[in-house]
Amino acid sequence: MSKRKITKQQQRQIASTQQRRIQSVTGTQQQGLVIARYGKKAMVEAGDTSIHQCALRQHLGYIVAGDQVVWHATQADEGVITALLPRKSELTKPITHNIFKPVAANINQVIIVVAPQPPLSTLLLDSYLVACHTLQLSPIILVNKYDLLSDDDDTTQAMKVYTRLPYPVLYTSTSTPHGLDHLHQTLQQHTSVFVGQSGVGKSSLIVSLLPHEDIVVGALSATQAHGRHTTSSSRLYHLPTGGDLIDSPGVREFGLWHMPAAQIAKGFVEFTPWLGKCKFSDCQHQQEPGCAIIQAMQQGDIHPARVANYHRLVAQYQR
Ligand SMILES: Nc1nc2c(ncn2[C@@H]2O[C@H](COP(=O)(O)OP(=O)(O)OP(=O)(O)O)[C@@H](O)[C@H]2O)c(=O)[nH]1
Ligand SMILES: [Mg+2]
Ligand SMILES: [Zn+2]
Repeated sequence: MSKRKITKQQQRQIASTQQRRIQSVTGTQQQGLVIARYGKKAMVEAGDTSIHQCALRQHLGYIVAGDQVVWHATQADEGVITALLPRKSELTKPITHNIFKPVAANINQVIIVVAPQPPLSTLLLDSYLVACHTLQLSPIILVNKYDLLSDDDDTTQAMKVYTRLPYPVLYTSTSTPHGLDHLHQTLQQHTSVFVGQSGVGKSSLIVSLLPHEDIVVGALSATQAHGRHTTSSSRLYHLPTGGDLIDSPGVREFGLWHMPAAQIAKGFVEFTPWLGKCKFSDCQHQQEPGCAIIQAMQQGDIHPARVANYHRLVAQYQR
C-alpha cells in the first residue's frame, strides 16, 4: 500500500486544527528538553526543570533523548509536543538497510563502553569509531569492570592497540571508585552518550556517577523476564558537575550501514597518512603489490588487528 499523500488543502486543515488545539489548551508554547522517549510518549523537562509526560503530534520525526522541542501543557504534569527543533548532532543506529533510528540527539561526545565481560568485540568498537568519524562526533573509549581485568587477558591485550590511537581511553570500575573522578572530568560541560554492548555496565556507571538519583539499573519487564538488567530506551541525566549524559540501550552489533569502503577506511584514523598512496587507485588493501596500507602494517605503523577489522567491516557494511 502506498504511503498516504497529504494534499495542500489537507496540510492547511492540519495546520489550522493544530492552531486551534494550541489555543484551546491552558499552557502556552514553550521550549523543552526531551529526557526520554517511551513508545508514543516523551518525558520533557521544562525551563523550570519540572517534568511533563507529553504526547507526540504526528509528523514530528523520531523524537529521542537530548532533543529540544516545542511543547505546551495540557494538565499539571502532562503536555503535547508540537515541534522538533533542528538537531546540532545525532547518533543514529542502523536498523535495516539504510534505515536509521536516532539513539541520542545534540550530543558532542560518544563514550564507547567496553568491558572484559561480556567478552570485548573489537569489531563493534571499530564500528562505533567509524560511525563517530562519519557523524563528526568525538569518541572516548571507556573500559569498565577494571576489577575483572588482569595483565594478560584479552581486553588488556586488545586495548594495547587502542592506546596507540588518538582516542582517550579511560578505565573504571563500579565496584571500586577507580577512575570515577577522571570520568566526571571527562563528562563535565559536555553532552555525552554511553553506547556499547549490553551488560558492560553503562547504567551501573550512571548509578555510580549519580548516587543520589533514583536510577533503576535496567528496566521493567525485561529484568523480571530474564533476570537481566537491560535498558530499553535512551535517557538523559544531568550531572552535578555540569554536563549531561545519555544512557542508551545495549546493542549486539552495530554494523549494517551501507558505506563505501573508502569512507570506512577514513574512519580508521591511523590509515590516513597512507590513504591515496597505494599503487592502484582502486586498491582493496588486500594482497595488491604497492599497497601502502599493507606496507605500513608490515613496518609496524598500523596494527594487523585493525586491518583485519577494516576488511570485516567492508564485507559487512557492503553486504
Ligand atoms: N565486576 C563488575 N561488574 C560490573 C561493573 N559495572 C557493572 N557491573 C555489572 O554488570 C552487569 C550489567 O550492568 P548494567 O549497568 O545493567 O549494563 P548495561 O551496559 O547498562 O546493559 P544494557 O542496559 O543491557 O545495555 C550488572 O550485573 C552490574 O552489576 C564493574 O565495574 N565491575
Ligand atoms: Mg543499561
Ligand atoms: Zn592498498
